Amino acid sequence: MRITVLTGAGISAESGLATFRASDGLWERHRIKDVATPEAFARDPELVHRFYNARRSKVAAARPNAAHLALARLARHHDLTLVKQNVDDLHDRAGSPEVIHMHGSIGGALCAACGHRWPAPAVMAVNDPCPRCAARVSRPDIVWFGEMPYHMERIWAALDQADLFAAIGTSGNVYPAAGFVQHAARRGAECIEMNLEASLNARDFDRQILGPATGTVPQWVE
Ligand code: BJW
Repeated sequence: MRITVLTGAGISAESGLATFRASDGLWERHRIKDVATPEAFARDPELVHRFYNARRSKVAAARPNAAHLALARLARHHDLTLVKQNVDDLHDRAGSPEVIHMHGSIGGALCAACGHRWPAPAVMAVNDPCPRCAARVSRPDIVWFGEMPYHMERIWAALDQADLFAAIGTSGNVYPAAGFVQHAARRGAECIEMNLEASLNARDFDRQILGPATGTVPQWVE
């Protein structure tokens, strides 16, 4: 059986990382949508780096939870494609063999001038020189609103072939990820949602398993 799993911020909530919803979409009185955009970075790169530097240190202190570990076990026995939206590395640290980071990674740096990527230091600044071209327009390697998510061809191909699609801990607010369920359903996959509460696109799923991910996901995997 081929399985595609999409995870969102909810899977890391019980590792102590706030979801976008739980923070009311706000950070230091800024709307997250006003921080996570290329326009915000052009306007105020120090503000954007402050936002991501704070989150990077929280991610470094967080540990994978039972839901991350269960998905790593699932990959040992099934043909699993694991696509994640949030930018932490907890699936990787839980031992999932191949994680598709569709919105990038808070552990990565990206040169806005030449596109070179390198591991981000704990504290990044726009003036950090690019190791390849020496330009001083360093940004987090994160997909912001209005930018094309990574690995889309690979993701559509996995959805095309999936017998089962599961979305875990995502509110169904942000596209294209929110449209994956419709795509997978059209191709004949059974679609399951695991979330604390029904998401915005709940009606597109065949069934819901509601509850905290550290309970529902291990139970589903076993
Ligand atoms: C628990 C739990 C527990 C809590 N257990 N559950 C229509 C079609 C296509 C695009 C658009 C469209 N309309 C608008 C757009 C553009 C835009 C968009 O979607 N905007 C919306 C606001 C409408 N999309 C884009 O710009 C994307 N790019 C793009 O579309 O390019 C063109 C394109 C077109 C067609 C095909 C392909 C490409 C880029 C989106 C980039 C998103 N970036 C962010 C922020 C950057 C990363 C960061 O700083 O961290 O990524 S936004 C933010 O939302 C973050 C997340 O990955 C993403 C999804 O959030 P998620 O994971 O769902 O979190 P929450 O907080 O919303 O929900 C958590 C859920 O967990 C809740 O339901 C809780 O109940 C639950 N939960 N505790 C289980 N213990």
